[in-house]
Amino acid sequence: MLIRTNPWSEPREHEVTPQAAYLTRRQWLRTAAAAGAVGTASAWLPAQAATASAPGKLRALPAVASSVAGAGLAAGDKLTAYGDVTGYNNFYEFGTDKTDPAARADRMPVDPWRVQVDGLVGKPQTLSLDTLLKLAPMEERIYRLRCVEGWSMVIPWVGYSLAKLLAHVQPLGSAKYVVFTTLADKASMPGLSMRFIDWPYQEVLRLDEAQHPLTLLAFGLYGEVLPKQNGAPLRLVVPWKYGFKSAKSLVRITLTDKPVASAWMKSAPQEYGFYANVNPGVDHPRWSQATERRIGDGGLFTPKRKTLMFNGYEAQVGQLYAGLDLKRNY
Ligand SMILES: Nc1nc2c(c(=O)[nH]1)N[C@H]1C(S)=C(S)[C@@H](COP(=O)(O)O)O[C@H]1N2
Ligand SMILES: [Mo]
Repeated sequence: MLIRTNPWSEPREHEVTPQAAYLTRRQWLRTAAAAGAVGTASAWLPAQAATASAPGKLRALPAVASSVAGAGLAAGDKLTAYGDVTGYNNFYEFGTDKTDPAARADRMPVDPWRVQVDGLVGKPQTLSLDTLLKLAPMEERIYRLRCVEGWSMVIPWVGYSLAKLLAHVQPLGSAKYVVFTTLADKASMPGLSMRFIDWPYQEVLRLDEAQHPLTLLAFGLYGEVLPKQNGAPLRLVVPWKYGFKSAKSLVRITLTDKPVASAWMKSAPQEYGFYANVNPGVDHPRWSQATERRIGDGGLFTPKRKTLMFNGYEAQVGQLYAGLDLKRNY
């Protein structure tokens, strides 16, 4: 006999307030209270056609060695449809709805593009996108992406290990952390008027996490250059951490000796810690992290999947956290 989980016994999707909506509302209340006035009207641009609604529209990337061992599809995984990968996004610089990035990101200027790499490195430098594209051979890496909001996808990225770029700039012995700063362009990013994030969006990794071979500097997906809504022209992908660590549209990478608070840690420190490792045993204060909804799996009646420790990459990354209390270091 088939016993289905009663879908009404779990919070339905619209009842789990996404992080941004919750924070926007909280920020709005704060602002309104302080000003004694109603919050700002939205300055959104009119919705525009998605940059890429089907594969084959964007420039192909030079392909592409096979996935690294252990980082491909697991049993039961299949690639998330291109339309979902490029149409259901979090990129708050363009708004908080999942369809905002695809509708609005096409005005983001990505050419020319440079990335400044500085701080505690022997060879600080600013690299053009062209130089970055040629720095190491491109590989296809099929990774699960688990958003802290409780949904997931399987995405075939194209890029190379961030370790390659880090080696190129020669980290000093004193370097312990890597800070990632992303584009904040007022002219094209209407979301910057929302103050729940202290823009620019920044993320931080320990240097050994950043140097782990799974940590990807991604330039493409599905064999093509990244659509803007996915973080063109280059982004971070850290597959064992919640999606918000995978910062999009990188403009600066800085090595430091002290941990810097990420944008989400500053925004909601009791909810988002430094590590943000995917962990089914450590719930978000406002919802369970034990299960996830795989985008494309079906509708409301499809059972959720069990979330895997380190998003299924425990064998590769578990030793990075040996001896660390993962409940305190969330
Ligand atoms: N600059 C920037 N990077 C970002 C975000 C963002 O809002 N701004 N959102 C993060 C979150 S919450 C997730 S889940 C992933 C989503 O990546 P995708 O849209 O390519 O699936 O991007 C992350 N990187
Ligand atoms: Mo996310």
